[in-house]
Amino acid sequence: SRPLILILGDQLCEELELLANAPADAVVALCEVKAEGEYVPHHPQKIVLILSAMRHFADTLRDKGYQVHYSRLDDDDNRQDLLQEAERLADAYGCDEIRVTHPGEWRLLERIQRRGTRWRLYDDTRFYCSIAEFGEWLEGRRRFRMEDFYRQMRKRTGLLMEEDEPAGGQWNFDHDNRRPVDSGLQFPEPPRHRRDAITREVQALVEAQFGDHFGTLDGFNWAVTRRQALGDLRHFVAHALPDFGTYQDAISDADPWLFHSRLSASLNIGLLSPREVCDAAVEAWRREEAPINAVEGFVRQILGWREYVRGIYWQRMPHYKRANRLDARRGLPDFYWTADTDLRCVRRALEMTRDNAYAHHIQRLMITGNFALLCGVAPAALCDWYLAVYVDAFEWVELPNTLGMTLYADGGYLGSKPYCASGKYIDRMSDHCRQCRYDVKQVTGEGACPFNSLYWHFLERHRERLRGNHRMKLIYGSWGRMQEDKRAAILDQAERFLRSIHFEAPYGQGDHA
Ligand code: FAD
Ligand code: DLZ
Repeated sequence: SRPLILILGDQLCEELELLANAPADAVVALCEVKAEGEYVPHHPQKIVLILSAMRHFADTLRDKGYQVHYSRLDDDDNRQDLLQEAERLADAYGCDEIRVTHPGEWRLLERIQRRGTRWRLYDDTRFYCSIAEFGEWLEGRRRFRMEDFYRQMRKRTGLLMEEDEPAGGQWNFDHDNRRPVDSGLQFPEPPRHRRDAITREVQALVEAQFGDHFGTLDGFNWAVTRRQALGDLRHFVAHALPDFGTYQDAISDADPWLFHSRLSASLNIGLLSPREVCDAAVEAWRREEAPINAVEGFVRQILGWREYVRGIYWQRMPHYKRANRLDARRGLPDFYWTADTDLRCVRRALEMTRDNAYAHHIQRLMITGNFALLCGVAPAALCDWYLAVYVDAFEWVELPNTLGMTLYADGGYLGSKPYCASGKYIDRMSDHCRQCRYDVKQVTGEGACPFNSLYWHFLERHRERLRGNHRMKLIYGSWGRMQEDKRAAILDQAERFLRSIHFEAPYGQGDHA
């Protein structure tokens, strides 16, 4: 009999294998369900994006001649759970088989696999590297680093390659990419997308159903159609890509976007393919409209990091999620849900998150992430938060970045050392500190920047585990040479600060994987 083809909210791509090979009588189903909006309290902008993009995509498929069933969140007979709703529809349409593309989160994959033979999984063909190919690459390797994977992917795809050599004569231009924001630097304005009737209707629905979730809707400006996403891509290539590399690590107190692409959500939900995005950047370099350090830096994020973290996620789940190598047990600082803190850098990152469902990579890694690492926030608490608050968050990409890269909870599987940093780093890369009530130059005493004492407190807490890491030797050397009473004062300063913060209920220990 004819199959039911279930398209998930982050699979809005006509090139999916199961759509391209769909029999003429197939029923294509898209289902809005309450359960997907609530398994973590997603930012309202993320829910509006997904539901509006799903509705637009359903219209596109109908225009192309597919028979589409669309379950709306407020339909009376909606089962409000993806698998149950798909099975209800399959029964209603007389479909024996339900086809679905491999989901992006383990919790759904596991449930689908337990459902039995009625369900058939298809590979997600949107990536450069399949899960199986990544497994082959990993097999038998004692040492594996993103850099090795990335170089192999460059060779395999021919992206930024000239014969067998990397374009521009180097694989990596990171040393050119460390400029902080300079005063007077102008950032491009993101294109504005008109909110059409579909988006406005979804917005009202989300306000009614998920109005208590953290985050505002006023600034919603995400692409909900492929056409809008292509507009964002063109705008990025023309206006931001040339400076993307140089200011990749910079943080601005005023501007949330700097020269970042803002394309992660479009990529992750299927409106853009990684291939067309990388090709557009490489073309700009060929036309001499963007320098090699920018284009290589950008391609590295997508062909390298994005593919690499996905590979790691599917190789290491499900136990990856329980890893807690640093035995961090605190709950989330409660101000992560309010932005009510006088640490200027943290407050600005949280405010931007609240207002845009977005913070750029360095804010996620070195501000909110670093702060949670230094405080000892449990991976499960922080991962749930990142999964909820960012418009681009799906577990295959969120978890390795948070648990692995940011919290070092996998003990160095993803990154070779913790990305812990004191206020000095934040002062070097941003213009926050001069507007902060704390003094970044002070480590102890009233008004000293809390990042400074927390940094040493973190190092001291994990001395046994980390001092053998050759990339940490220098810093442990400095700590060891400090006067005993100075060390004690720093640790005391950090303890007092930690006591002043309200952390949510503590989390369990995890597996120490
Ligand atoms: P740009 O800076 O313009 O980068 C271009 C593209 O490269 C991005 O769109 C993205 O597709 C890709 N990319 C860049 N860095 C990474 C990375 N480390 N891993 C994977 N892809 C990358 N990215 C997500 O897409 N979803 C997440 O849930 C997510 N969670 C994160 C959590 C933490 C703690 C950290 C440190 C990073 C996380 N990232 C996540 C990676 C990165 O921060 C975002 O991809 C990026 O900020 C998105 O903004 P942009 O599109 O403007 O990116
Ligand atoms: C994130 C999300 C939300 C909020 N709502 C839906 C939905 O109603 N229907 C749907 O198909 N998908 C939704 N999604 C995306 C899913 O959570 C996502 O497909 C899985 O997490 C797998 O990556």
